[in-house]
Amino acid sequence: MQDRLKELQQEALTSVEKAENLKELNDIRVSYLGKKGPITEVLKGMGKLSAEERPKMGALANEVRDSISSAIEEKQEKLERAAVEQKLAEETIDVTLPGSPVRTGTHHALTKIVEEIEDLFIGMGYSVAEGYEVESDYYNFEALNLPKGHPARDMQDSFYITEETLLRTHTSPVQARTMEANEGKGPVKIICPGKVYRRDNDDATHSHQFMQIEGLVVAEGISMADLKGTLEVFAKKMFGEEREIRLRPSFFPFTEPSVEVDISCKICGGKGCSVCKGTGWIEVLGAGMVHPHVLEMAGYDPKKYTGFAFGMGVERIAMLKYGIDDIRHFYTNDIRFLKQFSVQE
Ligand code: FA5
Repeated sequence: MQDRLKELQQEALTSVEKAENLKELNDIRVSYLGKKGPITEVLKGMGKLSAEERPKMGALANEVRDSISSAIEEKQEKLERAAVEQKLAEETIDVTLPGSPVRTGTHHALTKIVEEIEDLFIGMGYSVAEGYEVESDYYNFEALNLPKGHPARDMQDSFYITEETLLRTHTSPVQARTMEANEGKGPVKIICPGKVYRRDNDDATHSHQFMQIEGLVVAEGISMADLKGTLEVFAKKMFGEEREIRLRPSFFPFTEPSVEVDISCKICGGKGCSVCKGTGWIEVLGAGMVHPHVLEMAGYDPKKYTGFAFGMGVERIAMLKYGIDDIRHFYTNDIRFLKQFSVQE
C-alpha cells in the first residue's frame, strides 16, 4: 500500500509538472484528489492493516495528498501569472504611435458671415429678430406696399404654396411683423438674418435659395444720414477701413426714397477690374427710408416716426469678402471648399 501511494504521488506530481493549462490542472485535481480518485481507492484497503500500521499509513496518505495539493496550487499560480503576462503582452499599447485624427465639422462660410454681421450690429445696439420662411402673401408683399397685381412683384419671382402662402422672397416681412407687434409704440432696432427663395435661374451670382440680412430702425427723427452712417460703419468693419460706400437712387415699393448701395471694389481698390466690371464699385444691398404707408399699415404714425431699412444678400457679401467667384460653391458641399472656414480660423 505504501508503494502504491508513493507511486501515485510520483505520477500525480509528474502530471502536475506537465500540465499546460488550468483546465488540465483541474482535471488532475479531480482525478487524484477526488472522492473517486485512486488515493481514496487505496485507502479503502486500510481496514485490512494492523492497528500499528494504520496510523502510519494514514499519515502517509495525508502527506501524499498534501504534497499533490500544494503542487497543484503552486502550478495554478504559475499558470495564472503566465496567462496574465500573455494577455498584457498581447494588449500592449504603444503610446508613442501617432493617433488617428478625429474629423470635426466646421462652420459654414455663410454661418460665419451671418455671425460676424450679427455681432457687428449687436455692437451698435441692434437685436436679432427671426421670421418665417413660409410666409403669407400679406406680410411678404401687401404689408410692404405691394398689393396684389402690383408690377413690382415681378422683381421677386416667387414660389407659391397656396394662393395666400409662399416661400418668402426677402427678409422684409420681418419688418412688417416686428412693427405690427410693437403696435406703433416705441423705437425698433433689429436685424433679421434668414433664408429666402426666388424663381431665379441659378448662375455664378444667382441662386434660387439664398440668405439675406434685413435691418430696420424706426424712431423719432431717423434720417437718411443715419442710414448712410450705419452702412458706412458696416462697409468699413466688414471689408476694411479704406472702403467707401455710394448710394444710387433706386426703387422699392416699401421705401421712399430708395437706394442701391455700392461698396468700393476691394480687389482693385476702386480703379476698375473684372470683378467690379470696370466700375470700381460693387452693389451689395438695397435700402431706403421706410415708406410712410408701410409705417401706417403697421400701426405707426408716420408724422411722428421715421425709419430706415436695408436688405443685403449674405452670399454676395461672403463672395466679396473671401474672393469667391461662384455662389454655387455655398450649396454644392465640396468638402475642400467648406473646410477652409474652420471654427479655429
Ligand atoms: C430686396 O430683397 C429688398 N427686400 C431689400 C431691401 C430691404 C430694400 C429693405 C430696401 C429696404 P433685392 O431684390 O435687391 O432687394 O435683394 C437684396 C439683395 O439680395 C441683393 O442686393 C443681392 O445681394 C441679393 N440677391 C437678390 N437676388 C439674389 C439671388 N437670386 N441670389 C443671390 N443673391 C440675391
